Amino acid sequence: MKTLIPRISRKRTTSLPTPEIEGLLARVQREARATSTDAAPAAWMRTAARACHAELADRLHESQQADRISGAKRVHYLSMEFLMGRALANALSALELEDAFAQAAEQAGLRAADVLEREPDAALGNGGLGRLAACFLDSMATLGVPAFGYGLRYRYGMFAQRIQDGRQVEAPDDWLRLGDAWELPRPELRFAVGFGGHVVGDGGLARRWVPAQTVQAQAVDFIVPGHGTRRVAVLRQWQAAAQQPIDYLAFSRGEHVAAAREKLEAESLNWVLYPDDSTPAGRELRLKQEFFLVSASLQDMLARHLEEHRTLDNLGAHACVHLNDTHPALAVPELMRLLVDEHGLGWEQAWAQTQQVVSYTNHTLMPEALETWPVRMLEQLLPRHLEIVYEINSRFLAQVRARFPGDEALVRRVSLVDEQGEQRVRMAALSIVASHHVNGVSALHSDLMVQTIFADYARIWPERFCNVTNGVTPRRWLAQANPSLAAVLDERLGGPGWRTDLGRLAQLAPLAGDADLQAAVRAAKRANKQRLATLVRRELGLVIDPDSLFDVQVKRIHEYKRQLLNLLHVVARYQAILAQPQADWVPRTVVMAGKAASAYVAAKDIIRLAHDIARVVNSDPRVGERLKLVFLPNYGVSLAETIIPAADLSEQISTAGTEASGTGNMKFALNGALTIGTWDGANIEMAQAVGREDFFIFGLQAEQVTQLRELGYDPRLHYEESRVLRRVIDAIAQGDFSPGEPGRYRALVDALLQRDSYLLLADFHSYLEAQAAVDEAFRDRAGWDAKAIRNIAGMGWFSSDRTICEYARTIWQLPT
Ligand code: HBZ
Repeated sequence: MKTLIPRISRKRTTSLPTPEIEGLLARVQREARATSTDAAPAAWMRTAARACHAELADRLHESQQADRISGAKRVHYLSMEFLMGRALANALSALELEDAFAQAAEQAGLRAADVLEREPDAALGNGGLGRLAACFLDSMATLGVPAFGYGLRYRYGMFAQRIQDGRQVEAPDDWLRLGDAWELPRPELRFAVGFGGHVVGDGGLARRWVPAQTVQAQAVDFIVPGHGTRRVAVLRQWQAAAQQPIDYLAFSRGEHVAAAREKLEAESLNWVLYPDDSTPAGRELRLKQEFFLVSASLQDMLARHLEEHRTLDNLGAHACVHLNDTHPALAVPELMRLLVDEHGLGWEQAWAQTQQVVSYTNHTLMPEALETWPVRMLEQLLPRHLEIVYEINSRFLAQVRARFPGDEALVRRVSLVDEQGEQRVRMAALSIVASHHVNGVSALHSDLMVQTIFADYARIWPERFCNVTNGVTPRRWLAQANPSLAAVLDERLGGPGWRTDLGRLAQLAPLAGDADLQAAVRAAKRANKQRLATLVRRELGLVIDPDSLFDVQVKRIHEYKRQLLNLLHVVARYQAILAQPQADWVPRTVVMAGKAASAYVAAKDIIRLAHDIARVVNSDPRVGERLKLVFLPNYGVSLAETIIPAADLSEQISTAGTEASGTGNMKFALNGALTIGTWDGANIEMAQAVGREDFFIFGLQAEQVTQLRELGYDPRLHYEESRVLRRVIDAIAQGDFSPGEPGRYRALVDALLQRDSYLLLADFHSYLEAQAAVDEAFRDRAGWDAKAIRNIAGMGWFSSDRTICEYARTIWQLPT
């Protein structure tokens, strides 16, 4: 009989023996064969997932055993969000089973891509912050950093975006509807988390919290495979369960809803991810979620530490707790409570350990995005933690007064409690005071962080602040998302080593002029553009030309990210084409995608405007193939994996000083797109790595933005001075794109002309000039390809492997 098990073609770097691989595949085939053809891809997906999972579970056991034996220092990465996306392709790639799997699927009459597409995205995050956490887990596993990601097992993740009549409509993301083959339940890991109640004690520093309600936190592990290694990391997600799921007294009275109250209330904790990027959600449920994450994770960490070391005196030498923004900042008072109240450490000793353990990453400079919680709410929900915050604050402020006598204004500014209006606890202040390191996520952001929002703290502890520029994992964002380009790199860079040593991309720079390499890179891009064009046709029924310039902006919809500036350019181009149809236009397809927070009216208006403009432009016969605008619904990790490799041009056009780093910018350049961008976030370091000649930089710089705002910015002057701008804004304002409702964009236009908080009009002309330079560059195909190659070559440094090495060395101080 002909064997169904194909040989592995790619060189293997792990020690997984062939019989095991064959065993895995045989299992997939056996189980999937029993299924009808219709359901076959989904059955293959689940069975392959289970087979990979079994292998990963062995590796998890090995990794954890090794760390226990060596008493390794562990990283505990606390994050309310992990935006993992799909897992199967990544697992197959880590297990080096991609080719074998594809061939096996083919022999069964299936396409591997169809099988992989059946897996729902694990979208337990909003955007960059959550995706960064996912890239970090990939890098920590790959580098063998002993790491736990700690998060919540949301029942519903980031909402699914539907578009109805051009408007965003949110639908629940029921990502677990088919069950999840990747989850490893850990019934033995269960901790009690309290809420409410009161505190008892004799006035000493150690007291006892008597919660009014207790919820069980149950661990469910997700194994994150390392690449080129048997090491794995673990993402431990907490599931809430009632201690008493049924109130039998109420039940016997026939009060069924009342009988289930505790169960419902407990389970509401991991019911749904808050879908508000950038704006903190001030609701009590969110505070409960944050505390639930923190308390369960720290209890788990302390239990492990005690098992291994029998004492907490040396906690700081063996554990790091990293706060992914301030969402897990309650880790500070909770760790203090556990150490002092539950484990009997003295306050000073506990504080010393806490400070040795905790570090914090800030992801935003926007003051309105900094998290604060009303003292009143904390008093109700976490009375002991509020006491601890007060104690930390009083000791901290005493230090400040001693060092800066008489400066009560400083004391007020740095206090953990904001006393203006309703008293609120400042979570960033709490995080900074407890942390040994506080980092920003790009060079500019980290500089601005210490010059603006955290200037006072940086004066007190200058040594505490540092920068670690973000990075992205080349496994998912190049090897898996762009197999065509990956194959070119394998050939040109002497094998697959770049996947774990991205610096090797630099070897491409001297070859940028090589005609064969250019042709290969161009062919890969063309194939990816064709794939995207097929998707656009399937999703929207719109035909786009894969030879046009694909100009892409995909990210959360937010005013500071300036999707509206992009739209102003589209309208300007549309009008220019109508005015000069005979001119030699470079055909463009502008692609946009992204979700708006459900209550964010301006962002939703921008989505609607994009659809209105698209309808008019795409159906105007005078425009033809010269310009198309496409808005792809339901942006997420998987869609990004198709869109990004197909881009010629990457739009990174935030107002300078507003985008902390950006990570999409890195993914695009890594895939050979050129960037049109502002001097903001990581764009700056990218331009420096690539060379400014190969970057389209425009607009005001951060200092100029500040100056302009201080001087008093009047957007109307720009409107009045520029005929082009006037015609664009007038067209939107008078309903050219919404003829049935001319006033539809009144609010958007008024905001632009009266405030223009993100300086779109100030940057408009500079943006148009940069866009013209893009057209010119694209006409010279060889020149463009050389630029694309130099962009790829410059991205080696932006691997999350490099980022994690920096965290490990400078912040977590792991042994090298
Ligand atoms: O974090 C993003 C930054 O905007 C981006 O510049 C940076 O590259 C990225 C990684 O460092 N921030 C977010 O994505 N923030 C959130 O998603 C968010 C979610 C919930 C919140 C607040 C912010 O309550």
